[in-house]
Amino acid sequence: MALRPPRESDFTSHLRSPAVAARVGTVLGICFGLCFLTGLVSHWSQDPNPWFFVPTRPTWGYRLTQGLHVASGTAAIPLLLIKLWTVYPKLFAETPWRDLRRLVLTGLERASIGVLVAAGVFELATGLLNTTQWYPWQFHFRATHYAVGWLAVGSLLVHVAVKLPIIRDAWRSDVESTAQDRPTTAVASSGITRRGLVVTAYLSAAVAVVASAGSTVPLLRRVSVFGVRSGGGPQGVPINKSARAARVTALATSADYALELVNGDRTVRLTVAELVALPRHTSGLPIACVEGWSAHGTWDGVRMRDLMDMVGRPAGADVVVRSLQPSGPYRATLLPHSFVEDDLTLLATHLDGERLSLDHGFPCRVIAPNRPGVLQTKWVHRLEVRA
Ligand SMILES: Nc1nc2c(c(=O)[nH]1)N[C@H]1C(S)=C(S)[C@@H](COP(=O)(O)O)O[C@H]1N2
Ligand SMILES: [Mo]
Repeated sequence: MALRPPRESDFTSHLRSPAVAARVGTVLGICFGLCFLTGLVSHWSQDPNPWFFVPTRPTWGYRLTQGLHVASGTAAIPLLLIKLWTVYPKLFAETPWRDLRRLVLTGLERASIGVLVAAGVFELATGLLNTTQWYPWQFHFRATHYAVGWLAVGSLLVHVAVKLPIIRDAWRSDVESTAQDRPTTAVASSGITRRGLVVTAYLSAAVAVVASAGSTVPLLRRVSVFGVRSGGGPQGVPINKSARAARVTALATSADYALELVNGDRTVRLTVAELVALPRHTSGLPIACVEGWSAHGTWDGVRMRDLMDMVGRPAGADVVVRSLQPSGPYRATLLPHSFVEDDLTLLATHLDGERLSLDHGFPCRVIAPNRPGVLQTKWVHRLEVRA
């Protein structure tokens, strides 16, 4: 037999039908939509901008939205694989070279699907690697994941619009109905039914979520074999970056350490002993990492507002938080005034009644409600009122 590229008609499985593609695709589309919206929340929470106001309540808001972001992305992985398998023969459909109008339309449709598949695979792959904290690439993860997210959602909208009649018909008829099948699709002979495949797709999505969501849902910890961070770590809260990795051990334990509070040319310096002698308050707040894990902690420390009052911070002024960390993107963060002024926002010195461990940010760290974990700066050494 001569070797030739496959043709659409070579694929005869009764499972590769619009009836399956539409059912798996609808849930996949919902996952993509949810993932996109929660991704926007995460992106905009990290880069404050004038038209996206980040509230300080509910305290668990970011924990919920980022948990949903990672869960919907995880669910999308098996759904996308099964969806691609069911529509794969279309890749080999004949090109209507002789009919210009159809040629243009087919070309546009294929181009939009090409963008959708490439962007979707890129988003799920980079997102998945991100949850394992593995960044095997040179580009800036967040900026790229954000930009490609728009591509994915834009091409998804085009795809849904083009396929709407087929999707509607598929949902209106029985999943085993052959009315929409390609002419060469065989009638079911043996093996799994279409209903069986659709149910398997939904179940695999659910299993993928349950197997990983333990990093953020304590009840699932025991069954979450892929939960990357599951409640371990000193003081019951996982560690994202250790003091050693951040190269702050010597600086954070040095006898010369002092916390600097700065407002213009006014500076107050506090030794560790002076800091822990200040009136202390308790906040029960989660750390919710963008990488998908989250954990609740009971934090004690000095209210950010009280500290900044010591240098006369005017109402409405934001605060720049600087870490001892010599390099890295999270050594300085901006704390918007609504967070500075919130009763729950602390410069924490204690976690669960014990002095903060070195890895959790000793001698002191920021903990504020409804903020991405990356902005909960550890090993703080300077708080500046932003002019
Ligand atoms: N200075 C500094 N603070 C930091 C980080 C960092 O790399 N450097 N990582 C942040 C991230 S990504 C998270 S999720 C939280 C985790 O806090 P934990 O390690 O105490 O759980 O700390 C944040 N604070
Ligand atoms: Mo994080």
